[in-house]
Amino acid sequence: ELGDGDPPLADLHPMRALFKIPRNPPPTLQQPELWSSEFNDFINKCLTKDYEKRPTVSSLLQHDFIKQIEGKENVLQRQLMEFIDVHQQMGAVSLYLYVDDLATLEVLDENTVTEQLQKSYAKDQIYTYVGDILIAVNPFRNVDIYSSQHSKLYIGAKRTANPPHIFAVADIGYQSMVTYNSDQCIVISGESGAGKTQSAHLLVQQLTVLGKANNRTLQEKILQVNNLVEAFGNAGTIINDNSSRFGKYLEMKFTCGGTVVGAQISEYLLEKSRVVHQAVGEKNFHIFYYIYAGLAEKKKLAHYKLPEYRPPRYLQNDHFRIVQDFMNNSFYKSQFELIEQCFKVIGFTLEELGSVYSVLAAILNVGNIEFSAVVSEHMIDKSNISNPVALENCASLLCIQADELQEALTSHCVVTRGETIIRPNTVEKATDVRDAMAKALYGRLFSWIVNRINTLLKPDKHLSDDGLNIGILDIFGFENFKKNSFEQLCINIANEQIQFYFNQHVFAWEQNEYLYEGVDARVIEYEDNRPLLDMFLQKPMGLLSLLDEESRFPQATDQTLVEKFEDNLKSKYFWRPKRVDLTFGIYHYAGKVLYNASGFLAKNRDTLPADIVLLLRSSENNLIRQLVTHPLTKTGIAIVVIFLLSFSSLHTDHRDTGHHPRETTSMKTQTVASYFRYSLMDLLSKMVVGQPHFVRCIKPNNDRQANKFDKEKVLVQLRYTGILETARIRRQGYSHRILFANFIKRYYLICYKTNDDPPVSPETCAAILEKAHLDNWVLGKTKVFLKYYHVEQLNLMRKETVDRIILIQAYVRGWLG
Ligand code: AD9
Ligand code: MG
Repeated sequence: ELGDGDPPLADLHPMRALFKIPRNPPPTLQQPELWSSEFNDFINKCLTKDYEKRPTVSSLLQHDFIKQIEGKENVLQRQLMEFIDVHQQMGAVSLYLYVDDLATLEVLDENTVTEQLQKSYAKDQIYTYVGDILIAVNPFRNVDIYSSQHSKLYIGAKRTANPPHIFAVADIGYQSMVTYNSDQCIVISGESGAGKTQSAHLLVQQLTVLGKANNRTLQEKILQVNNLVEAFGNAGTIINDNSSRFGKYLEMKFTCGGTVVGAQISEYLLEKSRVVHQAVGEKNFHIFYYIYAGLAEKKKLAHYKLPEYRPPRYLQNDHFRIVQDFMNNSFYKSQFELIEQCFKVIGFTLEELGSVYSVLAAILNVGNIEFSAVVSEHMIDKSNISNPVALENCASLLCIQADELQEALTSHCVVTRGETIIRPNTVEKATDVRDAMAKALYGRLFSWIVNRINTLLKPDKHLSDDGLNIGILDIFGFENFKKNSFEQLCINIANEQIQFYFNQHVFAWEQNEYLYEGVDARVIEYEDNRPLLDMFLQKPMGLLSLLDEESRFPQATDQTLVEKFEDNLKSKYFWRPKRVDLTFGIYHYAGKVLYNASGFLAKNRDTLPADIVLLLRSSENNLIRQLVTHPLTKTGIAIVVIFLLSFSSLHTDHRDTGHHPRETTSMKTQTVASYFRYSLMDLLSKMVVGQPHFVRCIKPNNDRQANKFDKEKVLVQLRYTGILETARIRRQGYSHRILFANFIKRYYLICYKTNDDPPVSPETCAAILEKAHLDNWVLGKTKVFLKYYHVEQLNLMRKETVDRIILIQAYVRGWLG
C-alpha cells in the first residue's frame, strides 16, 4: 500500500502551500526497500512512534544525513522544523469525546435521545452523529452552515474538530475512497419531506470541492445535474413542495488520485401517472409549469401551440384554474431560466432543447384530445375525436400525421389467423390509449435526458480506467396519504428495502461476524423487516408475484386482485378491512398504510399500444424517433420486483460467500426485464462492493414549520428507523472488522520501522494497537475488531506518518525549494 495511491494525502495537506510543493508531479511515497539504509535510519528517527518522546528538531538536524544533503540551507531547515512542530501538536492524539454523538450518551433511552436532538435543534445544530451514522433534522429554513468557509472547515478535518455536519460525511466518504482505493456509497433515507434531496445536493456540492475538478466547467456541470433532473422528476405533493417522484443514484467519478472527472445518474421508477392525473392538492411535474411561464415570457406559447386561456387538462387542478395562475408566476419564470441554463451548461444543443419543449408541449396537447361516442346503427362502441385542433397541434409538435394519430387513438389492430383486423376503440379505451401515450412520452423523455446527461458527463476513457466513484442514493421517501395507490405501494416497498439494507449493514452482518470469529459481543435486538419483505417479494406467493399473475388475466379486475391477496397472503403484516371493497392494509416498518387497489392492474400492465409506437417511429423529429427506438423503459411492477429481489438476494449472497454474486441473466435473451435486471444488478453490485455511509433524515413536524420540534413525531421516526438500537450497537459493537494481513499492511508504520516486515499474526496487530494507545478492541480468529472511532484515530496516525515520510522525501529530493 505504500505506493502511488498516497499522494492525495499530501496534496491535501495545508503544509503543501507552505512548502510550495509542486502539484505536478506531486511528491510520492517511495518504497522503503528502495531507500538507502542510512536514509531509512534517518526517517525512522524522524518518525519515532513514541508520541510522548519525540526527537527534538535540533537533534534531527544534527543527523549526519541531513547535514550531508542540506547543510547550508537554513531556510529549509527551519521549514522542516516548523513542519515537525506542527505535526507534534497534531500528533498529540486525544481520545475523542464525541459530545455530538448519541452513541456516547450515558443513558441511552428514547427520552434522552429525543431530548438531546431537541436541544441541539434549538441551537440550530441540526446534525448529530450516532457513531458513524449522521442524523439530520430538517430545519425548514435556511441555516447559515453551508458557506464556503464551512466547506473548508470540514476538509480532511478530525471529526471532533467541528460540529457534526453533512460535509463531514462527504469528507469521510472521499477520504475513505482515496485511502482505501475503494468505491463508496452514501445512502440517504427518511420519510417524505425529511430532507433527503437537500442532503444529496449538499453532498454533491462538497464532493465537487473535495474532488478539485481541474476545469471549472466540469464542476459547474456536475452541480447542475441535480437541478435539471429534479425539474423533470420532482413535483409538489401534499407533504412536500419539491417531492422526488423517482429514485436517483448519482455516481461521482474520480481518478484514483481523487480528482473528480465525471458523473453518472441512474433513475428508478418515475411516477409517470402524475403526468395525466394528480391527487387533490397535488401538482404535475415542475417542468410543465416552468416551461409555461418561461415560454409565455418569451412570447413562444403560440409557437409550441400551448393555449393561453384555459390550462391544458393535465395542468388543471385545484391550484390552477386559469393559465394566468402559473403563466405569470415569477418563481416559475426564474426556474425556467435556471433550467434552460442547466441544459446549456451541461451541453445540450439548442436543437435538443427545442425538441424537449416540443415533446412537453405535445404531451399537454395530447391531454387535451377529447373523445365522444359515435352512435351508429351497428356499433355504438366507436369513438371520435371531438376537438380536432388539439389533435392537429399534437401531431404537428410530434412531427407525425394527424390522421394517423387519430387512427392510432380510436382504433387498434388485432391479428387473427394471420389476418389483421382493425377494431374501433370505445371512448374509455381511447382515453386510456391517449393517457398511456402521454405517460410513455414523458417517461421516455426523462430517460433520454438522463442518458444524455450521462453521455455529456462521462469521463474520458483514460481518466476513468481504474477510477473510483462515490454513489449517492436519494429515493422517494415513505408516504402515507389519505388515499394511497399503486405508486405509494412501490415507493413504500422501496423504502422497506432501504431499511433492510441498513439493518443488514448495521446489525446483521456485524452480529454474524461476532459468531463466526468467536468474538464475545452482546447481541442487540432490532426490528427485522425481512418477513415483511418476503411477503412482498417471495415467488410465487408474494404480493408482487400475485399482482403480476393477475395482470396477465384479461378478465381480472382490481376486485379479484384484492381477493387474491386476501386468499394467498398469509401474513400478519397484511389485513383487509371488512366491507371496504378495494382496500387493503399493510403494516410497514414505518407504520400502517391503507391502500386502495383501484387502478392497480392497469398501472402495473402499463401498456403502450404497438400502433402508437409505430406511429412515433415515423416521426420526422430526431428526438421523438429516438424516444421510441431505445430499449423499452417500462417501469411496471415487474421492474420493482426485479429491483428489490436483486437487492435482497445480493445481500444474502454477499453475506454468505463474501463475494458479490455474478449476473446470471444472459445478455443474449434481453427482454425488458432482463435489461433492467442487468442495469440494476450493476448498480447494486456497486453499492455492495462500496463501503456504505448512512444519512438518516428526520422530519421534526408535519407542518413544514421552522423551529418546531414535535417530540412525538421525532420519537416515532427514531423508533422505526432503529436509531436507538443503532446507538447501542455502535457503543457496544465493533463496526469495523479488518483481516489481520490488511490491518498490518495498512498500519504497521505506527509501530514498526518503515523497512520492517512484521509477521501476519494477532500479536503484530496487538502491538500496533497498543502502540497507538487504543483500548476496547478485540482480536477474532482472522480479523481485528474495531470501534468506529478507533479507525479514525489509526488513520490519523498513519496519515501523519505517511505525510511526514512524503515531506521528508520531498525535502531530500529537493522539491521544496
Ligand atoms: V421526498 O421523499 O423526495 O418527498 P425529501 O427529499 O426527503 O422528501 P427534501 O430534501 O425535498 O425532502 O426537503 C423538503 C424541504 O425541506 C426542502 O424543500 C427544504 O425546504 C427543507 N429542507 C430540507 N433540508 C434542509 C436544510 N438542510 N436546510 C434548509 C431544508 N431547509
Ligand atoms: Mg426528495
